[in-house]
Amino acid sequence: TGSIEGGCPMGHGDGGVRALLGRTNKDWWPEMLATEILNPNGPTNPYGDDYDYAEAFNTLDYNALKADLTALMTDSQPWWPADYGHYGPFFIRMAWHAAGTYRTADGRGGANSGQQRFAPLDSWPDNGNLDKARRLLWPIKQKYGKQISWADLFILAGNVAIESMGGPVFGFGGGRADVYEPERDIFWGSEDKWVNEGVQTRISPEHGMEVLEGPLAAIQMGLIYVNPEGPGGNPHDDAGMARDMRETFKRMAMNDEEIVALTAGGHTFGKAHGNGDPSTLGHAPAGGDLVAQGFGWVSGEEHGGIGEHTVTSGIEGAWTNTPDKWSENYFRLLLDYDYELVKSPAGANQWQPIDQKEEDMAPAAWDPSIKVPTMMTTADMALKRDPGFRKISEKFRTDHEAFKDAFARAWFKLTHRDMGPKVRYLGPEVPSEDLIWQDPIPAGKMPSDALVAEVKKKIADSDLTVSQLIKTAWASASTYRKSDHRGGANGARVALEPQKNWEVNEPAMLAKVIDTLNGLRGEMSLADAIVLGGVVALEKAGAKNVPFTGGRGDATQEQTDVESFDWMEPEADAFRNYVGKKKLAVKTEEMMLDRASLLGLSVPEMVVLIGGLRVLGANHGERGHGHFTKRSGQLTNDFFVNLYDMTNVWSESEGSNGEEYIAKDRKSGGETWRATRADLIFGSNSELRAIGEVYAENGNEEKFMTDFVKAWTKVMDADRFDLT
Ligand code: HEB
Repeated sequence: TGSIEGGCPMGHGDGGVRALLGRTNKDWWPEMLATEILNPNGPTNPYGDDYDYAEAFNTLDYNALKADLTALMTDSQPWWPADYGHYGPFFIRMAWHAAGTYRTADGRGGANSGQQRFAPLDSWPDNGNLDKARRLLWPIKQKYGKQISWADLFILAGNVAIESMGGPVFGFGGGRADVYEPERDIFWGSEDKWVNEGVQTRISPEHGMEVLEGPLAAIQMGLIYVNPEGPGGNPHDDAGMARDMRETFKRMAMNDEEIVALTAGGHTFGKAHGNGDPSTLGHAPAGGDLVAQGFGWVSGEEHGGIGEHTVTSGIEGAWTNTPDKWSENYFRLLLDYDYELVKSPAGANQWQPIDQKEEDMAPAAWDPSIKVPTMMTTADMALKRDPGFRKISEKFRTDHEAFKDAFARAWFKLTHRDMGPKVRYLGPEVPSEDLIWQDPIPAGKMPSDALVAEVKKKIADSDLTVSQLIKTAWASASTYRKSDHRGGANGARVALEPQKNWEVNEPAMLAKVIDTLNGLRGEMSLADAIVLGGVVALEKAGAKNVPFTGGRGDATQEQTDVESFDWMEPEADAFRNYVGKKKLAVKTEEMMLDRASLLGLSVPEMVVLIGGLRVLGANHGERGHGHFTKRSGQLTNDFFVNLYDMTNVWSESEGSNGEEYIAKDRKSGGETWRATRADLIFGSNSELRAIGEVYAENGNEEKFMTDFVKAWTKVMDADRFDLT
């Protein structure tokens, strides 16, 4: 898979199927200490289950912390001296790279769990030297301890950096609880080389690769977004540069104006580092020496590769003449000068103003008495060369207030995008304004017991079937993803665009159920009525004591960002035995695992839910696959009992491309059942089978039912951050 020739490295285009997780830490660093073998022995979070981060955060002296961070900005350390005597730009880059891994397609990545501390992110080429930025923060993390997470500290340090250099900020919300191990459920790509080791560009129209694969939001392995030197390092491909920027930022729901505001605002500060020989740099942190103590990219040069000699991206120089202050200089220099292509001392392509006036030059980072030319990366040049970006750049140049506002808002969105509903934000600087990307939901009202009983009875007496009620409740709640806390039953967005028209939701059936519920629910919110419908269905199916917690609100269409919800449309949902028309890059059963992971389910919870949903008739459309029961609509363990019955023998249905299977009676040869991959995997995979067997055991019918109700309720309530 070394090169693009001979097929796409990720296997798309040629119809191949890739592994769900692509390349993982174990592939990159086989020698890394496998601490995860201890994970079955207990949780990795040393604070334990009783620790409530929000509670600890609320005891924090927030202003004292901000004052300490402000002081840190100009407290230069000899082991990593501050450029211009100010660490601000460095911390902004750290915060932006912490947040910038977020992708809207699966909500994974982002700043919300402090992943920059762990591989692979700590060792991505694009995160070069950010290990030093994090280490500079350690005395503050140590001082405030459990009151502030690393994850919050990264973003707050970015905010304080902007403020301390006179830049605009919109606010800060805390509440990002740390985790203590790498998140192993994220697909970062399949390539076996980093961006700096070979040209494996993920968008390459000449090879039929027009858009990024799956959830990916970076152009090459190890980049946050795009290659600063140009597509595949080519500084002359203007159209390709702008295309790559649009495509990657779009994956984070950022539009043209946000791209321009963020990049220009960010590059108003600081410099790029490439004043040395990159070939002398040592391993990234994950493969580093014991004595380096977590530092990577240690320079082999005599002067230690710090300060003046730092090599990070390999590009060298500041964007503006005032790199430690907020200013209007970025657009002025970008638009007023013509630029020529030059090479940095480290050999990188970059653009330099032609005939630059001395007063427009930047101070050297290590000695303000020396003047050096400013520079632009090829990515910056796109803000001038691409006609769409240029219009915005010119507008921002003449309307500085508009630029300030756009930058502050886009920065707030960038750094808070993965935190979920605003009720999760903590601290005194949470902006009161509701923002559309926060998926606002009006506060709900707790329905009285009498109202619940009344609506329950009406639903039970209506012509809505168990199958319809279950499918609708599932459609509503199962959009939840723990990755960025979006989706879920609260808000009843299943009744709005675009969800009400998603094929997986069976629009005609859904519309009928919602219509009927709207006619029955009285004062109760639709969101509550949908979940209550599920309760009614489960009770009809034989379950007892199904819990119901009301109080959800109903969102309006105006409060719903259709485009960003479009990204959440499931291409497959094994829980409804649904596979869309689009050819999937990974196997159906891997899509199942992925969804279960986003829903926050354990393996037994996934197993029991699938077994129950099948016999309840939750399948998409009229599909009978996996409906291994003669007692349709009853909550029984029949799915497992019949799947493990050796009187059946399974074979692939011809022409189904591995998506459909038929069971025949061994003796008579008559067809007994039909199934999908998402059914048969519970017999073929030994771990899933081991759990399924428990549910098929005599005497466990009751346990099956109890466990199903528990897992179901967990999904229904997954987004109830409004409850304390
Ligand atoms: Fe940036 C830096 C690129 C966006 C902020 N950046 C930088 C560099 C580069 C880049 C290459 C250099 C590094 C070194 O050190 O060497 N960016 C880039 C790109 C992009 C970006 C390509 C896309 C387009 N940024 C951005 C954003 C932000 C930023 C969005 C925010 C907002 N950066 C930044 C800063 C800096 C940088 C602040 C500086 C740092 C220091 O100074 O240290």
